Amino acid sequence: MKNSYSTRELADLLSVNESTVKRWADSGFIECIKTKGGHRKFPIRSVLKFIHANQMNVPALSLAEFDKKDVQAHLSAGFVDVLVPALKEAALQGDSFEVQRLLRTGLISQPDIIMLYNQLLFPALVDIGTGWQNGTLRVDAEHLATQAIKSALFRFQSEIHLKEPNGLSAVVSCFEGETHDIAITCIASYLTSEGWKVFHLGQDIPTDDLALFIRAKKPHLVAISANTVEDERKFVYGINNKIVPAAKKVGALTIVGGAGIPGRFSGRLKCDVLSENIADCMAIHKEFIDEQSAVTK
Ligand code: B12
Repeated sequence: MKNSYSTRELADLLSVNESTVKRWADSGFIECIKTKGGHRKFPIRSVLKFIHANQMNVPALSLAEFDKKDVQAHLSAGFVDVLVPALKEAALQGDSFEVQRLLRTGLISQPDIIMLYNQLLFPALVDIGTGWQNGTLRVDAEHLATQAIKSALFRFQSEIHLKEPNGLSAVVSCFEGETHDIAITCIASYLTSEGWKVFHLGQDIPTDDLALFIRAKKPHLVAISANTVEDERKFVYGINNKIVPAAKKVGALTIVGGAGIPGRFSGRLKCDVLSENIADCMAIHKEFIDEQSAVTK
């Protein structure tokens, strides 16, 4: 994948005339930079945002990366899981730019951000965790991979098309003591791309501080991640007596997610939704948008 395209190259890639590309650039539909000689240059970041915003299918962009026919066939059918081994390898090498490039390649075949993370990023992380659990990977290797993924995710966000602000806001956070924050980073990435204002608090937020933050920001949604709940009593107390009341006070919906959370805590937590898949945030987003359009009708 090239780092930037000329007007001619972009026109070929998107199967349109050069004049169409120039018109898009001049009317601001696609960002470009002008070279010293006055020529338009389209950085890959702008090209991706444009493709993503317009839900275009441009198989040539991702397929050119792979010689193998079976990989090409999978990608053009939208199955990004074929990239999992390469992403895992890049992460284990600490090569965050390669991780980012693979996410970018995946995005072209799978423009749905949540599906992209669920099908490409998470399986690689689960494999890495299994390696650590069965002793084939040491902690240093796991940490290097995690850092590479987090840096790649951070930069990748600038390549995702962001919809116009929709007036909704969310607080996303890990529960006290929780350090696994990649799931909420992905939720934040998705909601931001859908036009939400997101307050991403990250790892290990003291429950009292989180409750105060919710009261101060008055979000529409509170999304909390809890993967490794050791002290169940403290967790249930914190959610039921601090987080949910704070969210209710400001009219926010609360979703608590994490591996095994619904099975383990069903009937014991007073939050609105228990989940073990970030895809549930898509359904919640759609409900909010439907509600908004019902009110404006
Ligand atoms: C990277 C990693 C770490 C990194 C985390 C860095 C970071 N910034 O995130 C570090 C090294 C810090 C770490 C620490 C530990 N880890 Co760790 N870690 C992992 C690893 C390899 C990947 C985690 C990850 O990001 N997975 C991908 C994400 C997306 O998966 P996920 O968080 O589970 O999210 C899915 C669902 O749970 C759900 N979800 C999660 N949160 C939310 C929130 C909402 C709102 C919703 C809707 C959904 C949702 O959606 C996702 C799927 O769509 C996993 C392996 C694995 N199987 O995941 C182990 C793993 C999670 N870790 C594990 C353990 C045991 C630990 C430690 C206790 C190790 C130790 N002895 O110190 C500590 C825990 C410290 C703590 N209290 O938090 C175990 C957990 C077992 C368990 N459930 O009890 C795992 C499964 C490894 C294993 N196979 O044993 N870890």
